[in-house]
Amino acid sequence: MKNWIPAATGLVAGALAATVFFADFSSGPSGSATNENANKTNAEKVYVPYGEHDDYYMLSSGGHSGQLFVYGVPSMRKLRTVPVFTPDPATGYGFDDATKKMLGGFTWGDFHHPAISETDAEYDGKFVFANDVANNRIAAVDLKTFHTADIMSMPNMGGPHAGTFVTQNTEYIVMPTRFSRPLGGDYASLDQFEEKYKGIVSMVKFDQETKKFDLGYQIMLPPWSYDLSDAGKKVSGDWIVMTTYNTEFATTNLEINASQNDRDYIVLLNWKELEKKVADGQYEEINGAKVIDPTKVKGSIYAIPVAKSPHGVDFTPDGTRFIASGKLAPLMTIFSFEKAMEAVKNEDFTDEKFGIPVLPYDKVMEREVDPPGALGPLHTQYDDKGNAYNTMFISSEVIKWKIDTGEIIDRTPIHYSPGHSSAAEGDTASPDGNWLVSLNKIAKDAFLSVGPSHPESMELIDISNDKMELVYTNPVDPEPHYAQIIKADKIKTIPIYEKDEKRPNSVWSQEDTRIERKGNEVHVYGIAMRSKFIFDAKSKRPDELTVKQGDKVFIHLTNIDLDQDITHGFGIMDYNLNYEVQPGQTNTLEFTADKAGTFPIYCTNFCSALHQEMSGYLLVEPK
Ligand code: K7E
Ligand code: CUA
Repeated sequence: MKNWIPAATGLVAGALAATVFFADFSSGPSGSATNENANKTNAEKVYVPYGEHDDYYMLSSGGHSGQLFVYGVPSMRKLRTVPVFTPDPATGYGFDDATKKMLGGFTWGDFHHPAISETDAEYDGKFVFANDVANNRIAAVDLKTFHTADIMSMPNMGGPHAGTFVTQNTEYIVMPTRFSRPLGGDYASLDQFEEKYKGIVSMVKFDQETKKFDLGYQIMLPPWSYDLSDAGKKVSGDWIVMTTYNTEFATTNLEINASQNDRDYIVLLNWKELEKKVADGQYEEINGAKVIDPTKVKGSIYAIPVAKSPHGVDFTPDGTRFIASGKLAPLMTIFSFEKAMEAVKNEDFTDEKFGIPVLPYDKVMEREVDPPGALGPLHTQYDDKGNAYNTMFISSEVIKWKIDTGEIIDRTPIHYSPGHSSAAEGDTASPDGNWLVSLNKIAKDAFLSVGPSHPESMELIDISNDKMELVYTNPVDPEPHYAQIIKADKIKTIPIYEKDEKRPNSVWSQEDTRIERKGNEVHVYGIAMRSKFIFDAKSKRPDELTVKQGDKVFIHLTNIDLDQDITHGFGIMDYNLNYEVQPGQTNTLEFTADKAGTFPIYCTNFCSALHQEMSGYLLVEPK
């Protein structure tokens, strides 16, 4: 019973902490001598001794929490929650001026697919991009600081679920819409669905120097729903693919009405050609976006029939094929990129939909893989040996199969109902082929109960041998839609923010601290340091801040402790305000002192033995 939980072995690993000699405890799978995991028990495989670090970062979406979760692999220990689309009192994200502005008033987001920036189809570890399905936003997290650097709202979209993914040199971050919707979100009756509603793909640019997004162009597509997408690699590097469902144009009860057709489509498009067409002026300006309409601008966009209601589609690491997962048809369908290009070249089209030529299924499809009894394939990942791994949502398993032949190599049960899985370096041109993490929707009986709603879970699978081995399972917060796993040494964080005397509003010495009044605005140029706040060093009480009721207060706070991991917080009682300054950072908190009274201020982030003494008072004189 439950032999997939390495319960007993956990204790063994603890006892082994001090030794490096594991051979006596070996019960791991037999494998090649070069596989460093070959002679380890499951517990030893996930055990990372104190002082050593995990080999990989896993950057996981936080679903409708709107956050990014960071784990170490193989330990599966959670390292950090990085707030992206949602305010976070623990870090003051969404409280200080800069992040408040970035969030634009939204208090929730729905983050599905993280995409790490790429160079030559390899993760480069510089940024990770995020989609907000709920509010049409895209975000970039700077992996030097694990801070959200920019957020942009996309016009004309209906929930960019099918993104984000990046082209192989991060030329674009792609965001295809989920819901078709009238452009700009304008009113149009659902009776006018086919004529007034549109699908949109946003092609977003990101400047890595200024760390700012810009909308390159948008592609107008038929009023279908778009589910998931991928960018080509190498030979297919100029192309992107996406799956569609509801080609039935159902406007109600989609569960039944959007599942009628035997085939939906894969949309295949050439982003480089479309970019040229935009540069040639072949677009319409709609709500500030340059939009290409395939009923007017021909070429570069094609459709391929695919088994009904597909979910994921993924290019193989070499870019020569793309694999669609059937969701309602229990099939993985392999398409040949070369054959698709041949059909395009020969104008071998069977039909046209909304100005988009349809390629012949039989000629572009290479193979259908239909493992007996498997149900609900959703997504595909890869290893370094030519194998694909598919998550089966309904039959709750991962299936390993050979891309060249379609041969099923192994199947392992999952607990339970996996959505995506994520392989180490799995979306690059060279996956590592050692770890796969299954991202599961349902935990049921796996952990101590925390009520009717159980946690989601992740399961770590050793894929370095022919037979997959389930090594570890851990509960996680909702909801791990997707994750990418990147080699730890590709991410280079900075230890502190560099001291910058020219930074606006920063103060670096006690003599320069001051409180300035301009009309009803009060600007505090203050310092946070172990273990005090200094708002005005020349004052009788340097940590007192007195303002008048109704004043607009700006607290510009610089942390002058240029020391690793010494972060100070700044909470104001009864004012519902808290923000932080990391070492060397300057942040501004803006608020209106609308409540008269006496309000303690204190450092909320434990920073020294006298952290408790790091406090002051906000005094608001009544009108
Ligand atoms: Cu399959 Cu939003 Cu990637 Cu979840 S999606 S499973
Ligand atoms: Cu500063 Cu606690």
